[in-house]
Amino acid sequence: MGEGVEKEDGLSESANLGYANLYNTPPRDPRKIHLLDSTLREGEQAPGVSFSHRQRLQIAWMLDYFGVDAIEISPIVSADHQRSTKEIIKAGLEADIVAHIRALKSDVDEALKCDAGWIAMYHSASDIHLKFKLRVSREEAVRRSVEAVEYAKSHGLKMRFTLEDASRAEPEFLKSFAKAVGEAGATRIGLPDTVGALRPQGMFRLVKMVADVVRKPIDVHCHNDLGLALANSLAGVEAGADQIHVTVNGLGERVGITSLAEAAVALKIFYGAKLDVRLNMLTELSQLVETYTGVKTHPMKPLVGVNAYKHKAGTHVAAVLRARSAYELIPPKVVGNRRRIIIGELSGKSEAAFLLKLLGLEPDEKAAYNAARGLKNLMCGDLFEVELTEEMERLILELDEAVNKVKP
Ligand code: HCA
Ligand code: CU
Repeated sequence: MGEGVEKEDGLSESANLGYANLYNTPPRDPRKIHLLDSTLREGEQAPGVSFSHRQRLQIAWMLDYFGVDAIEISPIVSADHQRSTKEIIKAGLEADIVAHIRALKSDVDEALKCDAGWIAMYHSASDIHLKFKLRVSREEAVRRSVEAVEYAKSHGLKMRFTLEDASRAEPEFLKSFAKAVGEAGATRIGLPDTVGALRPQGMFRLVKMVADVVRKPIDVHCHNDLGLALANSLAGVEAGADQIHVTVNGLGERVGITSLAEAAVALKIFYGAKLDVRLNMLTELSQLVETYTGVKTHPMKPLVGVNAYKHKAGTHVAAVLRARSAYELIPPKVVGNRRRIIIGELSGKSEAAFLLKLLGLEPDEKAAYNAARGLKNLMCGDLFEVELTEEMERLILELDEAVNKVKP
């Protein structure tokens, strides 16, 4: 992205955190935090997900236009993945294209065949992985990793070295492993919480501990096994990490990792992080990936789910139309989503008046009151929902003032 060119998201003016920011204590000097999107690598490891070559190219192009800093893809999975990696690199996107490989010279060669400038090498660091997955000693793990890093460095590659299962590795060994690959030439150190074993405070301590011994920028990669991926990623940032791994819709092995939409918005509103992104593409990106994967986005998915801006209780609907920040942290259009309301048992007079208006009637306060009562007596639950246009919002507001006699 062009240096210093802020993409318009309108978020800084529109997020209303009120006094919550007093508790959040945002940093005085916002840092640049990078977003690495791994939809094409970790995302393809999600059950049922497999992109075609053309889909990979389109997703990469959209992620780049959105403004992620890096896009990760694995060239070693298949010949088709190798072709996609090569073509995405050739496309000349602004984002760094990171080829994800094992800590093996032969994998480095595969990355070189794709003309990669950036690679991410991974090797397990926990005893459980070393013993049962790889059947190697700690010494052998470090030896072969250092060898692979030196080999990649001799080819001029920039690289992250990921200490897989870092959160469950023995701390002294983890530190010495990180130091060894750092000294051998790794550009960044990746600290994944591979099975979601950490809580935020734990991730904070892990990042601090490694940052104290290795003077390299740190990536955090948090799995969502307990629903803590975003919280842990933010804790990692607070401890000094400057890159978060995300995927569109949080796709990934098992229940996935941190979702792009949540991370991008959280980094902006909590830290004022310098992210040069088009937030209003988030819902479209989510829908595109939903279509390509067939993995349905849960309606309750924050920011991009169909319920993210759906208001139901009568008091909420009336309040949100008078001042949207009453029940919305940020407006739907900032993330490309839509505001919706539910008409039914929980509706108040203003929505009842709206319903009457839709039926061609001129509602007064009494009619609206009766209609709202009628909806409750029907015990119908949710009757139907409406995606609001600005015109409809204005109309409901007018009706609200008429039937609720709002005094300024
Ligand atoms: C994997 C494991 C990984 C690696 C993360 C990273 C993890 O599937 O290869 O390279 O940053 O969660 O540990 O996804
Ligand atoms: Cu992972």
